[in-house]
Amino acid sequence: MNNKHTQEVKPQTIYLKDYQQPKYLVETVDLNFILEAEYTRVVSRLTITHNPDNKTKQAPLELLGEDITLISVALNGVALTDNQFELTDESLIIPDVPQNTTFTLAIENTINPQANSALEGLFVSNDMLCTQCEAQGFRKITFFLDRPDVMARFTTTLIADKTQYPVLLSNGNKIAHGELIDNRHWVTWEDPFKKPCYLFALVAGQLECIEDNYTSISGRNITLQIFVETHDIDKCAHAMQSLKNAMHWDEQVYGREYDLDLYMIVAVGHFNMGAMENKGLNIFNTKFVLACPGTATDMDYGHIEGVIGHEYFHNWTGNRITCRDWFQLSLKEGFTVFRDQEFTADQTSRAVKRIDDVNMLRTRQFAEDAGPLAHPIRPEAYIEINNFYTLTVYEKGAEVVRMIRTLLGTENFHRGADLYFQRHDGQAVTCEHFVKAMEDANDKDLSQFRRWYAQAGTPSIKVEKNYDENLQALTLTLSQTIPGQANAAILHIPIKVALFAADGAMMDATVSGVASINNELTLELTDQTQNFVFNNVPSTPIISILRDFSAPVKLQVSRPLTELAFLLQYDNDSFNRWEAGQQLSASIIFQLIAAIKEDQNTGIPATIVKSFKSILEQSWTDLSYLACLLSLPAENYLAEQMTVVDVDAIHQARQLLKRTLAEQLSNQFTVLYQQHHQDESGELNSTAIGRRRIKNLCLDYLSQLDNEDSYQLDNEQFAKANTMTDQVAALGAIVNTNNPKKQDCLQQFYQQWQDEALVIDKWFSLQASSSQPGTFAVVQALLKHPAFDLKNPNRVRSLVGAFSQANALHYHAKNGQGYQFLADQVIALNSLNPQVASRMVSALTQWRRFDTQRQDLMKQQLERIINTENISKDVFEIANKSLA
Ligand code: B3K
Ligand code: ZN
Repeated sequence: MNNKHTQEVKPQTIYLKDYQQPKYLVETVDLNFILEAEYTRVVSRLTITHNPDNKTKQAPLELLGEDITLISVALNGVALTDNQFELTDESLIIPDVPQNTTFTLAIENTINPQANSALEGLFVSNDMLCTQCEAQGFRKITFFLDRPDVMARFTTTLIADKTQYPVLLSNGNKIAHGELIDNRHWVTWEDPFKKPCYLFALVAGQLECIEDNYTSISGRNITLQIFVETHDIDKCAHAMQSLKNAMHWDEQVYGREYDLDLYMIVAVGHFNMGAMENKGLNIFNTKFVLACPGTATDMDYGHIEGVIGHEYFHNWTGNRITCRDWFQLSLKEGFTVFRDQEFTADQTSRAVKRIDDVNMLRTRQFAEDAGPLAHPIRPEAYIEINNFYTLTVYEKGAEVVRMIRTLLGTENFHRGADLYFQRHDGQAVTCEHFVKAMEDANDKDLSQFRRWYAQAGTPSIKVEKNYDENLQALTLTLSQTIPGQANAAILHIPIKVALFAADGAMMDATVSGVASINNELTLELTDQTQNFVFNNVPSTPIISILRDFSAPVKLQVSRPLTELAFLLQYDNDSFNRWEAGQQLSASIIFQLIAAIKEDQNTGIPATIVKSFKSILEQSWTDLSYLACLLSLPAENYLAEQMTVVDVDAIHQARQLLKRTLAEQLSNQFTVLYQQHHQDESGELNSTAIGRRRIKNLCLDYLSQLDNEDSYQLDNEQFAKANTMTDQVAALGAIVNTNNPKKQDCLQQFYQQWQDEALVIDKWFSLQASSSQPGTFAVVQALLKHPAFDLKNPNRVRSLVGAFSQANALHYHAKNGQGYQFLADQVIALNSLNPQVASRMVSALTQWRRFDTQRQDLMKQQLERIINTENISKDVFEIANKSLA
């Protein structure tokens, strides 16, 4: 029986409103794999019952399956004949199954992991076999009720050659193993917890592991293992420590304990995303596991801890309690991102973590939310669910959970979380269940707040103030709108505010009905326009608003530079203090842009140099935070604020400001650089990390001088670097200037690190994101470099992704060559790996933001992509929606 799968596009849209309970439930799944790279045999034995909650009688049983070859199917032990089932491109349908009793189904099929370049289902990465099932990859392994509200108990037996695949892993506990003839062996794994099939995983390969253990809060001993390829075994210690930190944090902060006796992580070199939370057997992109000071930057270390935490936290928010359907994705992702953000904040610098997260949200999620692919955190329709693992679902989803915490207060929020865990453990639920638990535990009405789940777009809040000296009262008028969203809902928005007096002291102002905690008030904006009257305001106040970025909104507020400089000096909210500096720099950059467009010369206002100088002269304990304060807003953040994005002017103006600051403050930058560089020891504690961060920011400023002195500084740091943080910072500076040693350094770096894939990724992306002339030719040449591989997602992201998403200047070249390059890569990737291809299309979807010439060029490429033969659903959906 051959089951043919011609890959046709059937862009069928799936709607939330059409959700129906499953007609059948699977109680147990017994899987048996005979693993070979090119020909794997799968036997799946299922026990199935009719779902009593779904009233449809005599419904056919429809199991989903794609790209698999069916060998046989038997019901209650009796093989079905061809006319007793129907096979389509996407399913196996059995019209007649028992309705009133449990029955068994045994399915045998084969798959070809080696041919699976989409990296979804069972695939090969550097000779190891591994899986990725979320969202709908399990159906590429065997026919199944592949939907998250079907939760079953899995037992898995893996059979493979002992030499080629000495390590055989799956979810849960290893319950038996043995040897077979022909040098083969087998292992049986049993997962005692019911789970949806998207959490299934298996791994087979020549892997080494580091092992440790963790004693849980109730005294259970849990074995922790991290599996990697042999040559990476010396790079696992940080991941292991991160895992232990995460386990401890979840016990302390959420009262959540791990539930199995074994926790395994496997690092693979070919992976579509960051990592996957499969029950008891996380599979990770090597990028988020492997680290040693020589190969990983401080930022990599931070990301590893964050992602390890994220996947670990999913065990409760995702696995024990999962999603009813994929529209509810933010239930697990938004909440889990919020949890990992707080974990990182507790481990490192809370201020810096908030700044990093808001930066990402404002540059990338806001753009998504204002563009043709805008969707609510709980989308209502999709063609390809993999396209909805978005910044909106993840990052804005996390902001929505954060706002619930702000509205309830931390203690009450945790009461709500406890109720959620207690009520829904073992269930597949919806976002509504989460909000309801928060409400019920606190007797708080969140009905209006729920609209955040259904409303797309970034609210814009207009702020007007009116101070009455006689009444000693300030009236703050806040109005909300959502640009680009017709009939937008009026949202419930928490806005944290504090008032400052001219001497920098906080005012003890009050608003009737609003609690003040340390002189900070959380206003609840629930109308379109609302007045908040602050009493006890003895003088004209300076307002610090949206403290800690208390809601994912844009503020429309006019503030003179002096007020921004004041807040940069005095605000005691670390986020808003930084924000004032960003606004100050941004205002100046926009003035420069206006001048550039008018062909005028304009100087840099003294305010900013003075502010920077004063910051540089203060003494700081959190040096990473100091580095944030001294960083200019990113080009894509500035672009976000322009009606028609002018990449050249943004780059030119920002560079001009950066260079001016470097020139005028070169002494200060040099002193600070030397102070923190001289005894560089490569330590990994937060003080050492902060010192490197500020030092390398100084290096970045000084490199703007693009002169002999700066070359010498960069070259020396490059040559003597004892950490990847320092080496990459120096090489980045070298690549972005006219340093005469550029080619030598690049060559040397490549020679030094050619066996370290993750470092070579950095080598590609540094070159691809350079603002120097000639970068496009370099990128084209790199595409032909022997180390470039379109089948490796990390490599694709490091070259094609970096060029199209982190090099606006060259990617948006006026002649359209950047767009054509990107479309070429998307078309090539479309047939190899649709998920990665569709991610790459994103750099074309924002075409409406550019001038008409660029718009036309981008649209041409989108059309070209859409008209590609055998376009995947993934790419089609993104390209098509962005043109609509
Ligand atoms: N849940 C996975 C993402 C799966 C993406 C599928 N296209 C990783 C995470 O969010 O933790
Ligand atoms: Zn996640």
